[in-house]
Amino acid sequence: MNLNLTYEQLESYKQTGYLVLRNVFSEQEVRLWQAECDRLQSLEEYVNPLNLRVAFRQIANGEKMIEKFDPLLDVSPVFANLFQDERILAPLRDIYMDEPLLFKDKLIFKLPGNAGYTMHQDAAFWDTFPYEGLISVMVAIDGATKINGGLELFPGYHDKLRQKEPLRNFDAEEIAAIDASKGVIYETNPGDMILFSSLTPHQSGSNTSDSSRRQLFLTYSPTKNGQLYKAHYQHYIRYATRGVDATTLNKSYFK
Ligand SMILES: O=C(O)CCC(=O)C(=O)O
Repeated sequence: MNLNLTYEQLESYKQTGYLVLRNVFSEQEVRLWQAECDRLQSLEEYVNPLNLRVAFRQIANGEKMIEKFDPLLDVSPVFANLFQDERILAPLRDIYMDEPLLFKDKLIFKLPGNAGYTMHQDAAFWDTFPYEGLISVMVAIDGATKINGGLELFPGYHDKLRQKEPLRNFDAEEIAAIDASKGVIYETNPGDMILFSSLTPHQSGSNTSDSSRRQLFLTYSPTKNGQLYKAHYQHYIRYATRGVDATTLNKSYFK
């Protein structure tokens, strides 16, 4: 299989800040991932508010539900095989003209009733790193639609960091600077992928369906920027625990 991007695909990535690749993975691979997500969700040692690896969200009826595993690969042999898969690395290598190194890995469950994410650039959370080189690869585990909160991407706004301050989503003024009519909600099938720059503004809606919308997000950096994985997670833990009181922090763990 030729995994190289075409000139048209490279050009499209440069122009828009993202690239949608369809049917990259097989149905059999997807079934294995779906079973692995179910297994991870049932592990009480991880799915515990004291475990800093797992984040939760409250839904309308007050119930707290798992939002994500972040990171994931060191506790999931099934997904650990994926980050070095040539079907992911080859397109990134074409964009970088360098070898991609993993920067971050997270699994977002978006269970029924879970809220979406307001507009942001991921680079705003990674501004202490060489963020221009960071590209996230969304691997679709479940299908995504408008109804279950598929990703909405805004093409052509990836030339610069558009937020006045880091570590937050866009404020009203920053949202107003983006032409809302340009947003495209990508319906994806299990096994599809979307590559997007850390500077590409994106958002997503709530999951109003009755099934999950699980997606894996693997973020990479070119080798020329060095190994950033461990530094990123030190930075992330400090961010994720901001404002947490000392008693809870002392009890919390990262397993
Ligand atoms: O999973 C989604 O709907 C979007 C997630 C997202 O935007 C993010 O994690 O930066």
